[in-house]
Amino acid sequence: MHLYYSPGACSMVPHIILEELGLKYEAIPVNLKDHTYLGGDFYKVNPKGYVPTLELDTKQVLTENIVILQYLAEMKPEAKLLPSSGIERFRHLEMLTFITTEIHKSFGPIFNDKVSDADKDIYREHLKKRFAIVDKQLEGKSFLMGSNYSLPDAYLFVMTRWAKAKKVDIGGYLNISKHFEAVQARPATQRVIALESGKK
Ligand SMILES: N[C@@H](CCC(=O)N[C@@H](CS)C(=O)NCC(=O)O)C(=O)O
Repeated sequence: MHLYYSPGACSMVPHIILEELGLKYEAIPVNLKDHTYLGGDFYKVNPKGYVPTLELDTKQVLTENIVILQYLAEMKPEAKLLPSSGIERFRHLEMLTFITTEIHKSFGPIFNDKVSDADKDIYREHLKKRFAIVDKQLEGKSFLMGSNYSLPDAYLFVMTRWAKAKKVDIGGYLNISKHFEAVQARPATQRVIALESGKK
């Protein structure tokens, strides 16, 4: 399998999950400014032009973060990163959808150089409200869905990283701070941080 990624981008989520699962893969960096990678035109790999993109051993290409995450979790169900059935599975998907649509996508304007600082502040305030919901969800729990680490935890970790880098004021959300430290300390997360920062 090949994971097309950009350092620190949302592709860090499946990258962490690949490491958590101990699956065999090659990580291929993509330049998102000109949509190229070592092999050439990235649009030929994924016509949408974005990461994460997962190329399977069959050469089929999967896109959309939460679909890639489900695909990976199902390659190793024994790791229990996503329940196999029942309401608990839908609770996990509900949380993944909340993070991808309500949090991830709201960062867009904050990363956009053409958006004014005043407008970015509107999105920071909006994001703060969304993170408040997640902070409440974490109350009394080690991880988002309970006592076990699962797919949404890796996604929240990357979003918290972005919030810290882009000055979204989430410092008062102590459950998120604790969660961030716990996920950051996991060996799989540490390996990905090192790999994506070019230290390995
Ligand atoms: N809907 C996609 C969005 C992925 C996405 O926003 N990727 C960003 C990086 S975090 C990207 O590659 N942007 C470059 C581009 O769109 O050209 C998903 O959920 O996977």
